[in-house]
Amino acid sequence: MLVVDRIVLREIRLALKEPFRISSGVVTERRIFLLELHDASGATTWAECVAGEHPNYSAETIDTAWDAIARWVAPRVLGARLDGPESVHSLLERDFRGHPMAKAAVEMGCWGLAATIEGVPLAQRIGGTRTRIPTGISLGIQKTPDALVERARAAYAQGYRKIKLKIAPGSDVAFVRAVREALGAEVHLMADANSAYRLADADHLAQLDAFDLIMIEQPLGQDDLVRHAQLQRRLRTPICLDESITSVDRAEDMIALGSGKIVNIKPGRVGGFTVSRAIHDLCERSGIPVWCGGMLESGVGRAYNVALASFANFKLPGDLSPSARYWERDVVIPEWTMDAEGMVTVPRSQPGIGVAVDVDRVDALTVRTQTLARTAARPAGAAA
Ligand code: OSB
Ligand code: MG
Repeated sequence: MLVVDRIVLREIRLALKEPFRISSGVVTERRIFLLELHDASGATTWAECVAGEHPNYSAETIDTAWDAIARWVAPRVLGARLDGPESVHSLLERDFRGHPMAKAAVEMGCWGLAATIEGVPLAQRIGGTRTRIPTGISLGIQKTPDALVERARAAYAQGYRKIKLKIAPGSDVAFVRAVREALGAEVHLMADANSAYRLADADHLAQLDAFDLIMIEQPLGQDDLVRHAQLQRRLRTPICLDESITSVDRAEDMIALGSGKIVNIKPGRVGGFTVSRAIHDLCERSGIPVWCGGMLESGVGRAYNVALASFANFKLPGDLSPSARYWERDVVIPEWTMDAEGMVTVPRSQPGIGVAVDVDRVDALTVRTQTLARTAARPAGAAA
């Protein structure tokens, strides 16, 4: 049985080494939302809510997620006598729409806490089997093709197994062409549009077919599976969906409609590990490869992504770059690294999430904190 006694919310700020620009906005300093979960015996674990500062990727933001966790998510979980982390997802879905990133932070934290209490590594606790995961890098939109080529060359030299280029109208065909010409035919390249195009851009996007991209991620609207299906019929390049896949049902719809051929799974976007696993399993049965996306997490969120990516159908390299790609210094010990073959190692030698949080550093970086504690004992699943 699992009983969460207390959840401490914290916001820290971490400056990115370099601004990260996508079609819908730019991040210079990441507002990072960390949670520390405690059970009654004194066991603790850390988790991360991946919502951004602005609602440009999805509707949630760090501020809406904070409020949702404090008002609705935590009160349902705190003090509940849970069979295990497996039951958290349904507890959080009943008569509670939306807020997947808020729910995911607590749901995944419960998996981390269970792994800690049971003395097993997180990847093992969720059922992941792989020990090393190929890593990709996501390169933000640059001012010129030359600037992008320079970053792509450096990434290739470091060993990354997949290079993702953020694109937007005006920063697309010429940029992708320049990178393909500079790096050659062998490099695994892809593009991510973050919903910057419309179906009327189909002929324009079809120019990308010339560059043998392994996929184009989320070209059209976040809730638009129908037009993605129409676009896919006009592109040779496989479409991968990110923003559109918010549930198992949406993944089923994608497959039924032919809206895409690959899924980027981000556990925060789908409400946590239980749904991530279900989408992974559905895709595996349907012959759809998946890979693990990133949200510029700190090393805490990255621990959960790496554990998730240890499932077998994560066939393509994940956006699981090492800490040093983002930050001068991460908040975890050890920092996340990538070997010369472009692989990240799944922690398997210690209980829990596999990295320790540098608490003194987190304390020093904290700009906001709130402690949520159980109020009184109540039966499992009782309404908050
Ligand atoms: O679309 O995958 C995306 C970062 C923020 C918001 C959306 C996306 C991204 C990334 C970053 O691509 C991937 C990473 O964490 O390295
Ligand atoms: Mg994306």
